[in-house]
Amino acid sequence: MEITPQETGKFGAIVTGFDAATATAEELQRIKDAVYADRIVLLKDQALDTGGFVGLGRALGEVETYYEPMYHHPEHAEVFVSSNVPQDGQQVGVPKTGKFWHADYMFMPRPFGLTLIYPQQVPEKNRGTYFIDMSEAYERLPEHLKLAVKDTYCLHSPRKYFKIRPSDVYRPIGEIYEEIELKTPPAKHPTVFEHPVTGRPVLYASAGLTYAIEDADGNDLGDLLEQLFEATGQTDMTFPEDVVHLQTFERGDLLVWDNRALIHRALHTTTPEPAVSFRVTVHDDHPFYAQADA
Ligand code: 7UC
Ligand code: FE
Repeated sequence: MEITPQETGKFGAIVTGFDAATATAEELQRIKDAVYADRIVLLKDQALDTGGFVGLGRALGEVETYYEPMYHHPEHAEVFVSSNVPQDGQQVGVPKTGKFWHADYMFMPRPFGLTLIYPQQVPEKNRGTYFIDMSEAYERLPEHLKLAVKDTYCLHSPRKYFKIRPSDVYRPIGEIYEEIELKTPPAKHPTVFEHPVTGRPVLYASAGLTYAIEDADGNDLGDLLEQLFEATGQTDMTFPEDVVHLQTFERGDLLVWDNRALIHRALHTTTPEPAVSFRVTVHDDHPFYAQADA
């Protein structure tokens, strides 16, 4: 197994000669180390069936099953399916997921450290996912914003991007809103936390899922959040290359990324091209962030 730096883009590492079926503990550890160091790892030439993909997730840590069953793979609930390709005339999973800046499970009390994506059907034109490194984004903040976010907390919710389910047809929208707030009440996380492996500060705020910022006493800090989105490149729809990394992939690639340090956004398809991708998410051996002393 060989790990080399990715030649294009801002970061990432390429792994060749990895076989999930025979991987040793030492190889799996090297992959995790590369994920923390390089933020995205591309495992090349993977030929896993769905069970094998879940198995790789289990080999890396504790697999988290998505809370909303509409996304589940019919045979493997641990697999989150993003697909716009009906199978035998039936929708499987959910189309057009993640087309907004976010980190996965940011709106939950305990997000996971690792996201694994295994593209099954790769579109011809609009392939790839955008990423922003939120440790680098924090370091780039002007001094007054670094000061302003100190000892603050952000509130996160999926409410803006909650997808209506087939079973929601004819339901009053107010009832659906209530259900969202009950199942996924606002999750509060420090605006900046220390990455448990790299030790680097992470600015944990995304334009898609973060809806408020408050001080330690719970006072709302108003438009500070909007300033953070702008300063970190999340409001610039030209996706400037100096800030936004476009990660492309081809069939056989399996991506593993650092879901603490990175926020991501699905690439907008301009044409309705078929795209199918499987996702497995994993809690690694570290707390998501070290709990600040009360
Ligand atoms: O449909 C979607 O874009 C799913 C999104 C709201 N959540 C993904 C996650 O893991 O946080
Ligand atoms: Fe996502």
